[in-house]
Amino acid sequence: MISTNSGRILHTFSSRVWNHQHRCLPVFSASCRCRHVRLASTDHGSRDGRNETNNTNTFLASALGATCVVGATLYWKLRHDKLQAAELDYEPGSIRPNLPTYSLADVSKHKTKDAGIWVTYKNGVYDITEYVTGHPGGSKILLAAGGSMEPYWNMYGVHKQSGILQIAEQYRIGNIVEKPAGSEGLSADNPYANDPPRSPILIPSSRAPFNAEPPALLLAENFLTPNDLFYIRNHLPVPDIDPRKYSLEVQGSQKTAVLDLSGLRKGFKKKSVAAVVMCAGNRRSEMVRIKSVKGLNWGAAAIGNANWAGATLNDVLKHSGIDLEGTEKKHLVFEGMDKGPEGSVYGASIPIEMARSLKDEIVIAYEMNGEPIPRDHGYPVRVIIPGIVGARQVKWLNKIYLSDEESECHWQRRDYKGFNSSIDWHNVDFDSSVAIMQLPVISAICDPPEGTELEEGSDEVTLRGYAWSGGGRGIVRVDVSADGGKTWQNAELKPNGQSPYRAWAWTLWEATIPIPEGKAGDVELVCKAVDVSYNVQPDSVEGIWNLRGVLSNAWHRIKVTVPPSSG
Ligand SMILES: Nc1nc2c(c(=O)[nH]1)N[C@H]1C(S)=C(S)[C@@H](COP(=O)(O)O)O[C@H]1N2
Ligand SMILES: [Mo]
Repeated sequence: MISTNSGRILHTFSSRVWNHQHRCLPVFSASCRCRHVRLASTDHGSRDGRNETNNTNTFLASALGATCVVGATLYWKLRHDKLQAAELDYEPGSIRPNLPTYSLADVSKHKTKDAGIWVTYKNGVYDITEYVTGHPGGSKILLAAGGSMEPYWNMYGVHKQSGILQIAEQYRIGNIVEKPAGSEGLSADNPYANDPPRSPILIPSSRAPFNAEPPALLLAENFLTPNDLFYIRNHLPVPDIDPRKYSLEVQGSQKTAVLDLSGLRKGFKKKSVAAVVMCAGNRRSEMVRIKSVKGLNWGAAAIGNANWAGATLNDVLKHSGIDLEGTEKKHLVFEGMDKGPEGSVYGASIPIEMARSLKDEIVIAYEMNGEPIPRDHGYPVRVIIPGIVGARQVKWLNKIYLSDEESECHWQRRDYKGFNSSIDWHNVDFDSSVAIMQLPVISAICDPPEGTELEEGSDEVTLRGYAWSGGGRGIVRVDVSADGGKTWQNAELKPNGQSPYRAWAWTLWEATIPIPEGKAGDVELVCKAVDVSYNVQPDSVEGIWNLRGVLSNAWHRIKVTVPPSSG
């Protein structure tokens, strides 16, 4: 069985939204496992200075980090079988009249080894069960099971390898002529019609506004989450901002400074910070299992770690004549440019003490992983306040000002707050709770995905995942268990190069642990992290349930199965 997340991808592929020119290098290795891949800064080929697409050069990181994605596996096969591309006299993925035609529904039924694992490429249907069976790392292939492998194909640049597609043709079993669902597009008067194209690898939890997370399996691949794989959390339509007309207003008590994009880029020292952005609703789906909550049904991937670059808050405020130290005001407010139907904009604020202590770490960012920030993530400018909840990382940043009051925005005052589990919609008083800022310690197992069937008779399993805590509190330990939390083993933490007292980035980890003897069938894998303040994750989600399903950071538990060895 593959995870339901993976299953959902199948229904999301849309060629309409994914027609980018993929220009990543055809470099990958069937065995290399690069961790902490540094993103090359590249010429990003944007037109009129606009970051039109999430530039695909970031895929390079993924390409290098890929172990056994679809293409890499096929490449491996190519090398072993020494088949010649020239043997085919038709285009890979084209209709082959002598083969049967299948529907998308037929293909989507083939996601498991038992049912057979089918994938599509253009008009081709392929049965890749043979590949996946017994091939280590086959889990990534399974992301495409029952649907199109094109997104993965494109992502890892494998399509540029001549011959690979021809090799895939030996697994060809049929044709498909249907267009994938969702390729119709929105009508022009829909406020979301002008939203940007998105990677079909992302798994949407809502389409308008657009909200989506990547398969968690891909998160543990890269220290810096590639832009195209970074979760998207929008409350409103994505504004379409002309960079030549963009301006940031910084309102002081005496004057208002107006900065344009080139002023921000050229007028201030560029500061980079590797920092996590995580939605307070990350892992909400586990809370929903206890009792329903209001909110998007996020899995464990509403989190990403990127390198953000721009001017520091301190420099921008000083330039604008704002005296952060001397002011009597209590809050620093940020406003975006995305508007609701009544014209109200998205906004957030932070307490003045936080602005003071983080003034050289808060970035008025115009770059994400060395590229202009993609439209979905705030093009051209967003604020990054390291160590605190995603909701305050205002995208499409338009205004900064001091105030006696918190931001009046709905998402500051009437949302993103915590409550105990006896509070529900009939008795909630939002004014009685504090707006979420620094987040609690969290971790998750990304690999293997929930429901993975391990190799027959496996006596150990390798786990990979992330851990992070708010407020710059570094991760000092991650514990993993293969018996539901009775016994634990330390995971190996990958260094993130940050001080444990100013750790804005996440910590990726890996552990290989024995599967308890005689434990054929279901195995419960668990992880939990400890931060430098010795904060730990709660053992169960029951005690932290809340009506909005935020701060869901209990021990992360997933089930995998181990078939008994037949020998
Ligand atoms: N202007 C604006 N900023 C915003 C939002 C938004 O809807 N509008 N969503 C917030 C929330 S709730 C989160 S979790 C993060 C998500 O950032 P991302 O989409 O870049 O991952 O952006 C925050 N900033
Ligand atoms: Mo969020």
